[in-house]
Amino acid sequence: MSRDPLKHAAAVAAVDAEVRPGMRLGLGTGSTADEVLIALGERLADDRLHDLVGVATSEATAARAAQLGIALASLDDVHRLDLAVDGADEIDPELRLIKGLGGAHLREKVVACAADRMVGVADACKLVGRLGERAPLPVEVIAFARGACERHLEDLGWRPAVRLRHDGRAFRTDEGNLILDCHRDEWSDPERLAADVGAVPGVVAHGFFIGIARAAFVATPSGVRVLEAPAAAPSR
Ligand code: A5P
Repeated sequence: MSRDPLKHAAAVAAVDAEVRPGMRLGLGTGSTADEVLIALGERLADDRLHDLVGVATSEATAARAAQLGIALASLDDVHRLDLAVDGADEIDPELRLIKGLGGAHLREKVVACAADRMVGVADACKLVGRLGERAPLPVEVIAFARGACERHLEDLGWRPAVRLRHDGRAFRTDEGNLILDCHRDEWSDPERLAADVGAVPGVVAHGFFIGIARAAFVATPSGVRVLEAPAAAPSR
């Protein structure tokens, strides 16, 4: 992955503000989360941090963390995490997120919800006035239910498209499922949209992260802004 100075800045700011020695950490997936892994690895190497244990949100992140000297555990071993740090595809003014363009949002949501605190890291291009401005909603479905999920989502006003790999074959998540990237014209009331999509039989996880992120470290060319979430009940 190529290095991006804004993603690097957001990651460093989040790690330095949020991570303390001995923490149990949820490790996100994607290019910005990769900058978090690099920052953690650097601080472990020079003893600014120690005794960290990470739970990875993807096989790619697990491999990368191992490469960078970050100790790993599973959620079977570590029941609660102190902190999860992860990227996002969209962040709205209430710190509602869309995640999953990297295809890892199922494990990311499990890990984020196992953490006492979840913070996002992003560059400013991820900020949107309303969700759906620049990203589709990734919806992970079991392969058996693909057709049924497509029809059900269409009835809810979505336009689902099976995510494909570069070779034209269907993308499979780490759990072996398919992803439907879903567009729609009208995105008001994300809580209701999330509840409706989450209730479709065969849907394993959607990319709405609502009431989960408590803060976001957003890098702009003039510095890193820390956005705080309003107090709200989670809607997963
Ligand atoms: C992975 O499934 C996603 O939720 C990522 O967190 C998201 O796509 C952000 O990735 P980048 O940091 O690479 O933009």
